[in-house]
Amino acid sequence: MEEREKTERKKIILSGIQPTGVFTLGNYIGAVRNWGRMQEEFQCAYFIADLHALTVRQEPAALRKQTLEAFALLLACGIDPQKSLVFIQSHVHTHSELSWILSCYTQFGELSRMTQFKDKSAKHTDNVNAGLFTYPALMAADILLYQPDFVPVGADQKQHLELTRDVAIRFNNLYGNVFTIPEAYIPKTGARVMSLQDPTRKMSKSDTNINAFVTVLDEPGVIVKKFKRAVTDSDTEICYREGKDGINNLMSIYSAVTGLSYEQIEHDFSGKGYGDFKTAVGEAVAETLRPIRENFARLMQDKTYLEDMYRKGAETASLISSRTLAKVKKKVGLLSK
Ligand code: ATP
Ligand code: LTN
Repeated sequence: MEEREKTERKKIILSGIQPTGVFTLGNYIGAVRNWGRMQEEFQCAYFIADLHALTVRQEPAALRKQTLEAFALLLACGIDPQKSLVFIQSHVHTHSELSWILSCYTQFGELSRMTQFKDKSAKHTDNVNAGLFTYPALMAADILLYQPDFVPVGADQKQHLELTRDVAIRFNNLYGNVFTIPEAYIPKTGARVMSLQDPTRKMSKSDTNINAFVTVLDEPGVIVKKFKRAVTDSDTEICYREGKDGINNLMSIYSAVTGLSYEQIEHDFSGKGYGDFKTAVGEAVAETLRPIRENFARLMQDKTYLEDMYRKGAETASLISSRTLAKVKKKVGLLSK
């Protein structure tokens, strides 16, 4: 019995991140930090979503550089290629292939309701391309190829996850049990870290205002400065309350990096000013991110190691995902060669 328990299959986890810039504190607390923590208990797969990055115009040389850096950042944030499958999306052709098939099982109306599409098409009015619209079909392919049980993401990706589930259920109803129906795994604190300059919008690595976000590679002095400049309100009390978006955001960040509850934070800072609180948050964040910056600098010295890791990752990912793709092709009626 004990032996059987040991060999029982570990639950599968999968998630991805776009190489659209250095990871922000939001990406870290909302997603990547949890990915590292899940490696012992689960069988994990993480990848750099470079094909998704093409939905917004990129400078080719910069995208190549950012993709390698994003891969190194994943490792620097604690993803261990000995424990998890780590790869780059465009190296594994099954993603694009399944994406096409799934886009034929995804409705125009469903895609039109995606808030990320609405936001990004409003932001890039000169380039509202078909890829931006069908983005969720590629994301569904990324996920369903690996039959994961859970997909750890920040709150902004919940809608895409729901669409993935709907498409998978629809497909299974037509053809039998082809896909595992994945569940979103969204952290309790830090699932939506907000911009430091406009706390009603999410912190985003592609924001044009660099004071709006903290990256995991920012120097401690820069981090503290960005927090000191964070937009708050004209009140003076440090407490979590509706309407105090700026302070709520800082409290949520502080709680996520120190583990303190909101009550404890309110107690510790009662009678103190916003200035003191902002400095404390900045210093705590800087301390949390320090090891990542150091690991990243070391990893970038060894390009051969990085290349070796992403090549091995692509090989394994191709092998695993090909099995699902072959099944899908057969089910939908494509003639095998
Ligand atoms: P972009 O600005 O290019 O859209 P992004 O910063 O939104 O990028 P993604 O690559 O889209 O980052 O997301 C990677 C992961 O980080 C996803 O799981 C996403 O939900 C999470 N994430 C992104 N922004 C935040 C945030 N502000 N707070 C918490 N989690 C976030
Ligand atoms: N769309 C996600 C990135 C992403 C992803 C995925 C996340 C692409 N494919 C598959 C989880 C699973 C984003 O913008 N954050």
